[in-house]
Amino acid sequence: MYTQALNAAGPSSRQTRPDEDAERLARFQARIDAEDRIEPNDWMPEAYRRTLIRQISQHAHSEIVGQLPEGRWLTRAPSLRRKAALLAKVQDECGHGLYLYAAAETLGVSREELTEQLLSGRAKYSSIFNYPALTWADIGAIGWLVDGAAIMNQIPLCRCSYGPYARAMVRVCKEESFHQRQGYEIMLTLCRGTPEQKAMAQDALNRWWWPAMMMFGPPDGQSQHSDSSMAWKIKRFTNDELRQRFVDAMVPQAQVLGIEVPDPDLLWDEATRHFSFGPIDWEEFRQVLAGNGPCNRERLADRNQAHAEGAWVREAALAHAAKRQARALAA
Ligand code: BYC
Repeated sequence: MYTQALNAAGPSSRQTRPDEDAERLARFQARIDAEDRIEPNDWMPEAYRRTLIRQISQHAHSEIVGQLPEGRWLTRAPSLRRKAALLAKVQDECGHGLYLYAAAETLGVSREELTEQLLSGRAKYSSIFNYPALTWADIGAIGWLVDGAAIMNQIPLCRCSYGPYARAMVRVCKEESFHQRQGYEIMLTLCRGTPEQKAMAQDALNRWWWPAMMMFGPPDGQSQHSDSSMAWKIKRFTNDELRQRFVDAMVPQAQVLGIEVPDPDLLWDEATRHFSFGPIDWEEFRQVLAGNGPCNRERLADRNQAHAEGAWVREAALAHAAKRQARALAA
């Protein structure tokens, strides 16, 4: 088992390492600039390690909490085929969370510590999962828009400078692309169905569009981590650049569906060859991050309940591991 804890002694609250001198930092940056992959036992600045733990753990928490809005629809899926696809998708999200916790652990933080941060409400997870999935069309909109935004953000992360995160993203992105297709296909079926079904798809787009736009994070001018994360090649594009790519990809897809993006200012700009769009309600974003979104409390309560109900599984796994170890030692 490799871990950064092997060569990073001392308290995890430290901002710099004692051996961080200008020459070492310059050598590290040169490796990044040369597109070298940083691996768990390589030397790295403390701020790089902390940024990765922050982003990877928030990402892992998002995958875990992200199971909840769709999980609620597993028993209400309209057919066996829909149920099987949704079940597979929700299980994939759980798997993504587990790869990501494992990637974070290579940086010297424990899974228990990260889980505790989520359950206590101290950790962030994606704002999007604090909105409710009210109708079956929301399952289509989540797959189409939320997984669509996730792919837009995660494809560049496959080239992240930190090896374990980049490698986890390759598999995650393959699965996300199936998720997006299943969501779009639900939307297409509804939009080709009865007028009531099409109205339901339009209503889901109306409610999920702006929260999906917020998934990319605050505007570049207010993004506190973008500059350092871009210099370290953790992020390859800024929040606004990815948001623009998302709009440019999604608007034509909405046109195929025959439903309207709920933005009166949306306009194709021939000069920039991009869609321009209206203002985002950043106050709503701030409220969701502060714990005041429509479902923040419910999501945390559900995660805490699931964790408590799973205690016997963790105890059984530990007892089994201890028995195997004792048997191996006796042999
Ligand atoms: N929600 O300086 P910034 C999925 C925070 S799940 C909440 O721009 P950064 C799926 C940010 O953390 C995929 N918080 O930050 C699962 C920071 O706060 P702290 C989720 C947000 O890190 C199930 C502060 O605002 N994807 O696909 O440079 C079903 C300032 O922001 C959000 C990922 O996690 C937000 N939306 O850039 C379906 C991708 N945005 O930490 C689908 C990995 C910002 O200083 N993460 N904040 O307290 C990233 O790429 C980056 O972390 C972000 C933000 C682009 C999200």
